[in-house]
Amino acid sequence: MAYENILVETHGKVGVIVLNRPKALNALSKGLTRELAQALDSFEANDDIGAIVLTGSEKAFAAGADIKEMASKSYMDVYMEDFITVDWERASTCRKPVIAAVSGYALGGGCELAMMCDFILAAENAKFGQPEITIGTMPGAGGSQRLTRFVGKSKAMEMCLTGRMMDAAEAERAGLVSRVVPVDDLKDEAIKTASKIADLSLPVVMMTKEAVNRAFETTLGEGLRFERRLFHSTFATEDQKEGMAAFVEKRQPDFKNK
Ligand code: CO8
Repeated sequence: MAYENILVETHGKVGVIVLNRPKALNALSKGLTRELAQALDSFEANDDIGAIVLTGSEKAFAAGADIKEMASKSYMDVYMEDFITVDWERASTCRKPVIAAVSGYALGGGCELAMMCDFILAAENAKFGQPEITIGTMPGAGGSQRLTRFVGKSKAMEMCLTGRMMDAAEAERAGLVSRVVPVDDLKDEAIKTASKIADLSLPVVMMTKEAVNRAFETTLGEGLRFERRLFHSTFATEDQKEGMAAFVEKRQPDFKNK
């Protein structure tokens, strides 16, 4: 498929989506989010893909929703078209793992998009922020909710109320990103990490992702019960048999469902 706002690559079993509107610092226009959703649909449906990397340019992962596109919309426009539609949330509904590889700005909707992914690898120059309040609006795609869960109320509140940006080191300390790597290594490191996941049993990877995500949705007791049932169900897979047999036989596992 020919895309105008993104580039799509495959590296072995890893699908890579590069946001590519350099003149607008990858602002998340309607066209870009449509294509992003289509690319995620296509990787999700592709049995040869086991994990996905979402990245941008060195200067910007994404500088937010497209302000020029939004500026003149009325309340009726955004309400009736349900602005922040399914396209925006597609990254959070993907069942295969999605890693955000963030270099440069991840602001507003860009920060929200990164947080919709399963985890964030940051380059040393990454900057995260929810600056919507400085342009007279507020986070609308999860910033006030996901950021608060990641970094706690005090930091999230300060960021949402002032628009202050957090650099990569602070983001790592606060638990927003899993790791910080040099700018030049970011894409390779993300692909390497995604390849490692893609070499594992896909159904078990998907169950594990479901279990971790459930921690954000439910009580500890229910979450533990959910996890226990999924753990039990891994014993119905041939990959669990192969993984444990390989350990006992001191060899590498050869998972069938990857
Ligand atoms: N939308 C549209 N265009 C943008 C955006 C954006 N968010 N960000 C940057 N651009 C454009 C600039 O207008 C400029 O274009 P031009 O050359 O035609 O004037 C070009 O990108 C380069 O930008 P700058 O010249 O400003 O580059 P600087 O290096 O000087 O500054 C910054 C970089 C600090 C990132 C600056 O561009 C900036 O502050 N951008 C806006 C950040 C922002 O406020 N983001 C939040 C947007 S609101 C939002 O995301 C709401 C999400 C809610 C969910 C929405 C669901 C649909």
